[in-house]
Amino acid sequence: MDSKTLMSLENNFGAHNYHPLPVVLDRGEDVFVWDCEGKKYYDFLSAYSAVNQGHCHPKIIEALVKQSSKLTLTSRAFYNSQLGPYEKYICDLFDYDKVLPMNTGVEGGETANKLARKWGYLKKLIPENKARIIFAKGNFWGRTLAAISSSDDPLSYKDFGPYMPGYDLIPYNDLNALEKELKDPNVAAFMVEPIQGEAGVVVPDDGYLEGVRKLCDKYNVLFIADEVQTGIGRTGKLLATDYENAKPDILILGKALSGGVFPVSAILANNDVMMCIKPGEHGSTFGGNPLACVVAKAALEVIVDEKLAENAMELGNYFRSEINKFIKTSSLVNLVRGKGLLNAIVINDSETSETAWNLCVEMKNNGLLAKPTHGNIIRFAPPLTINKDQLDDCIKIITDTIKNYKP
Ligand code: IF1
Repeated sequence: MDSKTLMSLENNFGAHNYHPLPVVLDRGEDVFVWDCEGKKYYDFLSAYSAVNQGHCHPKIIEALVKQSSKLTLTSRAFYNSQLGPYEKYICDLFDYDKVLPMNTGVEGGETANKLARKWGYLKKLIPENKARIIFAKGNFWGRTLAAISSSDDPLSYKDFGPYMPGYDLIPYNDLNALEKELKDPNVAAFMVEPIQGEAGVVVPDDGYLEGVRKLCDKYNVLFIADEVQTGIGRTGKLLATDYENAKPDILILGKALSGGVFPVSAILANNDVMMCIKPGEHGSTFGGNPLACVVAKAALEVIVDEKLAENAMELGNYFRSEINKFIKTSSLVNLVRGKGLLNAIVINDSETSETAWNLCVEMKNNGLLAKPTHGNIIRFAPPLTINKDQLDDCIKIITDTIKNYKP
């Protein structure tokens, strides 16, 4: 079927909970995707940083195919032969005592919140049902009722109330505001993205994450890092929290944990926290299934073996320096910001303008797929496997499109 027919099928039979760019993707390989008419594109969204290893990475697909004809799901009512080896691998890689495997990123966030509350009651002796969790304004960690209860974006929370109690917001990148809240002995945790993705790739000041770590130590509060989007090499280090002395008490991973092959998430913590959850107190039908374990282990091995975080560091610096040179000549783009290969440009226009969207449509026509986050911000996040020649190609597409843009 052609793209036009396929778009109308989605419009007629699918909920309208998205407004996709008018392109129908049919095949992906490494940094490229093809639409139904065979047009080739650079993928500069990477499924919101779930395809860090590149589309259909052969090693990950091989692991998937091999395991999928052997055993896919047992439930956790029984042990399975792939879970233990995966658990050891991921705990060693991220240096934690234990992992709790889930599926989607938001399930990881929900699990982290439940674990933090449980720890708050059992270890910090917070009175029953009084535990509070603090979040940063501009956060995004998913679409469940708990996740949207911590959101200050009306698009996420409006008309979905009533909301989860015990959640409060402070400004991002503000240690004074954080300390003020943490003085309350009922605070169990502070959950934060090391770089805010959906907010528009907002990078906090150097020292912010270390400051969070120190304040959480001072007030006996759990530091939960949501690395669903920033983790797994995206920002130029294995984790974005690796940039500072800021090891989280609970680490949330998702998206690229499976290389975008299917939903795999996890939370990692040390025994004093993780053992607060006892048998039967939390779970998931698919969490820790043998297929997810082999896919996730392969996805992580690709990041390590192919040094993809290092590549993201080097090419991310190059990308921002080239775009900064271009910005000096452009009145349309205010700035570029990010770390590693998680970057965004801010368009010199109002939040509600169509400019960013129109630029993305033009870039699509020129062979590069990206999408605006809020209004006037365009996120650029290619697979971490991209090489310098391909990046030069993409920088040319981006800058030429902006240069030739006619409102
Ligand atoms: C959508 C945004 C990105 C996330 C962080 C947890 C989750 C996400 C930092 C939840 C998910 C996705 C969700 C997807 C679009 C995309 C997104 F635009 F929505 F905000 F990446 F920025 N923590 N982000 O970014 O993971 O449950 O989705 O697996 O909902 O439209 P999930």
